[in-house]
Amino acid sequence: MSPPPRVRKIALLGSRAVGKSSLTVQYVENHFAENYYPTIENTFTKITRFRGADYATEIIDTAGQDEYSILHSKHAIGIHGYVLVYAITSRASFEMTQIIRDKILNFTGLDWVPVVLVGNKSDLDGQRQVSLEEGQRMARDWNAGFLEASAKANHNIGRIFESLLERIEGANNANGGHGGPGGPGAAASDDAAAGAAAAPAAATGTAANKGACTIQ
Ligand SMILES: Nc1nc2c(ncn2[C@@H]2O[C@H](COP(=O)(O)OP(=O)(O)OP(=O)(O)O)[C@@H](O)[C@H]2O)c(=O)[nH]1
Ligand SMILES: [Mg+2]
Repeated sequence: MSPPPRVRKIALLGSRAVGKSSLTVQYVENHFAENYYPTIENTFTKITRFRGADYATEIIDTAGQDEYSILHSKHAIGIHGYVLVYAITSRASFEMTQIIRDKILNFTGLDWVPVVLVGNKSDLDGQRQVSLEEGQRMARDWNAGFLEASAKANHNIGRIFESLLERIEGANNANGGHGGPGGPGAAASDDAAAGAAAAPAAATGTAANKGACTIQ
């Protein structure tokens, strides 16, 4: 009998209307909608086969953030990895990803978390405000993965999630399954329950100390 799939919790964060829901729906349900319906919050699950193992990826599609948004504790605690999304047509959304990453690190007290930075709407190259190189450079600074993608053109969608799983598993393996390079709890272990438990210990302690974020 094959082992049960390993649960990996992933959150998509970024400004409004950058395409977080469109990327998620394209990945999970293989379609694209032109209409824009702002998200409150949705969770999707998809079994992803990666390097010979099945992963139950639980994908949290969040409401768009702005600089005043407070990072919700459920988007920092028990999350194994993040997709930070901007639109290549919006410099403000690119800058927002830096703010969000800082909030995640502040909240968790970690200095590294598994992240894939995604420049969505690559089909709108004529309206580009953020160059490919800028995206690559920021991801390099963060030691994160990077992809330009298009939910509309179904370009690079699977690779976003594979690349994040790779980073999550890399962090696990580098630490014998007990956390990522950023320290204990940076990424959860193979055991989903242990993973979910490891992160809160790191997160709640430091958030309280630093007062960096309000826990909702
Ligand atoms: N051209 C183009 N349009 C896109 C792409 N992805 C999303 N859109 C459009 O951009 C708009 C916003 O997409 P959403 O997926 O709803 O954006 P979101 O980030 O989930 O927005 P919030 O839920 O408000 O945070 C919609 O009209 C989509 O059709 C893309 O890759 N290319
Ligand atoms: Mg949405």
